[in-house]
Amino acid sequence: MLRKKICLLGDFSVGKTSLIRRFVDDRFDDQYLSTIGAKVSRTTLAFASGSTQTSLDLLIWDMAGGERFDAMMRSYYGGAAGAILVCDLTRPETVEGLSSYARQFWLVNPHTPLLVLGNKSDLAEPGMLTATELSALASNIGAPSLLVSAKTGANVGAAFYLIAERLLAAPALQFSVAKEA
Ligand code: G3D
Ligand code: MG
Repeated sequence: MLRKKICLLGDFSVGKTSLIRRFVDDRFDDQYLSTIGAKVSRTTLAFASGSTQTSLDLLIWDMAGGERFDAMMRSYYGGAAGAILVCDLTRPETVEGLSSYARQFWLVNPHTPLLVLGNKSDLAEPGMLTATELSALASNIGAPSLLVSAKTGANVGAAFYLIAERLLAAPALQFSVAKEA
């Protein structure tokens, strides 16, 4: 079976852990406590195209509590096939860091697929980021974007399947080593 690692990136408290819990365990836990260190969740996604079935073993890395330690974060990136960049729609400042997360991630895993998620779409607060604003930012990074809610589950499945499809479509990195004659 095909196995791919992805990383969830984004500032503290944007909802990375909640999105993973919603997708992998199908629940939202208001009591979730932030922990220190990385957490890896695993889930299997099934794809059908015509009569062909493909399954993808997705390893989802969560930056559990390590958001502020740049040096530590870089070690999480290794071997990832793509990343989900998460911001909190109610805190527009959490969007500002996304392009630098993307840049850092691409330094380690060049040109791998990215997806931008604006989380907490269940909330209605003045000054919230709109879908249009989010997609403008995402297109600067060259990534699609979606509004999601870990709380209601809205678009959460769609988001993980979207990045998974992009991982499957991405050509494997070609390492060509010049042969000595
Ligand atoms: P992080 O892993 O990115 O740091 P968490 O973020 O998943 O720990 O979530 C941070 C806080 O945002 C949590 O609240 C969590 O319940 C809340 N949250 C996450 N996703 C959503 C969402 O879609 N909607 C709403 N309304 N809240 C969300 P606390 O209060 O525990 O800090
Ligand atoms: Mg977390």
